[in-house]
Parts: sequence; C-alpha cells; structure tokens
Amino acid sequence: MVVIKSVSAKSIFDSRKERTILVSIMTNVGEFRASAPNGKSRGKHEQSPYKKDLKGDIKTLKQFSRYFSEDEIEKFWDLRRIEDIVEGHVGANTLFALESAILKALAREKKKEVWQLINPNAKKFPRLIGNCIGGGKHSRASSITGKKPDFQEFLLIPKANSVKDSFKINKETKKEIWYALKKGDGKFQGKKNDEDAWQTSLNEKEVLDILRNFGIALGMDVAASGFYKRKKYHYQNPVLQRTKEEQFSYISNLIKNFSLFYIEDPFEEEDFEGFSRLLKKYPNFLIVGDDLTVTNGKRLGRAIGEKSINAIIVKPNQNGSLIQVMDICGSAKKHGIKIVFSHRSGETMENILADLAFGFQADFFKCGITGKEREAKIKRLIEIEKKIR
Ligand code: 2PG
Ligand code: MG
Repeated sequence: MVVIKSVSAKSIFDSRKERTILVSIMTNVGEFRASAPNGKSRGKHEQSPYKKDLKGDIKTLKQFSRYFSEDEIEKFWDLRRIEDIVEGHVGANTLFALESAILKALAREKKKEVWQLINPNAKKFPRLIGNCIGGGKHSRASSITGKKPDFQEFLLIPKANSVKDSFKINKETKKEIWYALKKGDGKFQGKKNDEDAWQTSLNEKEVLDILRNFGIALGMDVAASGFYKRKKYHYQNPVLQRTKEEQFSYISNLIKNFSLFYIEDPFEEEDFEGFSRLLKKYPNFLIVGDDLTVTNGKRLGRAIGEKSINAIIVKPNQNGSLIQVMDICGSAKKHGIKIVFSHRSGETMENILADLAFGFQADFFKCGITGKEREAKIKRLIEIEKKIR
C-alpha cells in the first residue's frame, strides 16, 4: 500500500513557454512527480485548471500536505479518497497531476505498470491521430501573406499493424508534406505551430487537396467555436461568413468530397443539434466532440441523449478526476462511442497519457507527430507495445 507523507508543487514551463503545474509526492516507496499540460482552444464549459490561479493551488496543496497521510492507497479506486480531500479546493490541472503522481507511486509499490492498475487485461492499442498542418488558435498567420487556415488541425490517421509503424508513417509523411507545401504554397516559410504542425497560408480546401495524395485516412479538428461569433462562422481565408445552415452544408461537402474519416468540433460548442444532424447524414464517419463535451460526464450524457457524436475526445487534465475519466470511458463504451485520448496544445514531458489511453482501452491516441513533448507520449505507448506483444 502507498502512504503519502507529503505533497508539494511548483510551476514549470510547458512547450508554449506558459506556466503549468508540477506536483511531487513523498511516499513510503519514494518520491514521484507528474505535471499537467495547458489547452488554448478551451471549451466554454471546461473546468478551470486552477481554483483561482496556479500560485493559489500550489499554496493549497502545501496547506493540505499532511492530510493525505491519513489515507492508504491500495488500488486505482482509492483515488476517490484523495478527491474527497481536495474537492472544490483545487482546479482540474492540479488534481490531474496529483492523481497521476499517486498512480506512479502505486505502480511502483505493486511492481506493475500504471496501465495495469486500470486494466491488467488491456490488449488493444489505440490508433494514432497526428496533427500535420495547423491553423486557428494554434498558429500564427504568415508574416508574408497574413494568412493561415481557419481550421485548427489537419490530421493523419494511418492504419498499420503496430503503433511503431504508424508513428514512422506519420513522421515520414509529415516530412514529405514539407515538400508538398513548398510546392503548393508559394509563400511557405517552413514554420511550425504550437503543436509542431506546419503553418501555411493555404485554406482548408487547399490543404486537403494536398493531403489527399498521401493515401492516409484524413481528419480535421475544425475547432469551430474559435471562429463563431454573433450566430455566424467568421472565416478569414478567404474572408466570408457562414450561417449555421451554410456551415452545415460546407462541412457536409468537405466530408463527402475528401472522404474525411474523422471530423472534430465541426460546429460551435452549444450546437448539439447540428452534430446530430451531421451524424445522421454520415453515420459511417467519425463525428467527434471536444469543445462540445469537454471531458465532462453531463455533457457526454447530453450528447448520447441527442445522438450528437460517435466519438469523444478525452483530455484527462480537462476534468482532473481520473475516477470521472473512468466513468466517461465506461459510458462512451456502453453507447458505442469511440474514445480518443488527447494531448493539449501546451505540453510537458509527462508521458502518463499513454498508460491512461491504453489502460482505458482508447480507440485512438491524438498526440501530434513530432516535438519532444508529443514524442515522449507516443514513445511510451510503443514501449508498452514492445513489452506485451
Ligand atoms: C484540441 C486541443 C489539442 P487545446 O482542440 O483538440 O489539440 O487543443 O489543447 O488548445 O485545447
Ligand atoms: Mg479539439
């Protein structure tokens, strides 16, 4: 069993040079640490990362430090007791980092891997989803043209026999895309965005026209809430506005014309109905909720009730409670909704996301393609694959 002797936290920088939390716990089996990432295209209904702010949460953990030793941690489920102590006192990022550090301690004590604490019989590996070209809130407009794509992410979803091979395909294709952009985007500067994806002046159609030549299943994160204002979708590239109805037919046409395998947040975060109309029209494509569902059980419940999605993004730090993450994965599975474990745009070297995704038997792992923070997680998944295959 694990006994937590003390807890402390400090702020570190994420890949975007923004501050985030690193939690350290001292236990009967040693010291363990875990950090949380930061989102930028954050849903309106997303939990706050900190109760008031990062400094406040660091102080709160210090004040609570000695209370944790009263509880002994034996299994994953015991995280509940930790949640009882800190509930309402810290934000989602802090809770996620604390629970992650505890799972690492428990894994060490049990001589197991973190994923085995969740599901010792896990077998199936999630399929990789990699961001190769970016726009929206994660990219800066080109200094030459002043343009960028309005959609946030253009995703490669290879289907290979192993995570290792898929990773290789994604990395090689991303390199080839550099040449394709050099040719296709006259003003390509070879720059990368927050998630290490290529930045371009092209718009979504032009990008898809390039990507369709690579023979890999394609996806998009439209992150539509990012450009929805006063009942309209405000496009910049080219400058035009689309009503709800126009957005619906535009997205429908893109799915059809480019046979998009995966489409995330095609409509703004309140439009459960738009999602369900789209799913009805395209039941064989993945219609994915992210800002719509914000890793929240109630929002998922509504999406299930309205038949809005057939896949859900799970960002553990967006909820904080790994017990609730377990519930969310359980009800998604029960209703045939595919699970996509996802990184955030501002990442750290923390790699526990891979263990969580495998332990919860996620269907997909959306974690970029390159950049040390993204690769750390994909490499951890490959390490698990090596051990059990
Ligand atoms: C998303 C995520 C990750 P952020 O919208 O899917 O790519 O972005 O972490 O900024 O919320
Ligand atoms: Mg998203």
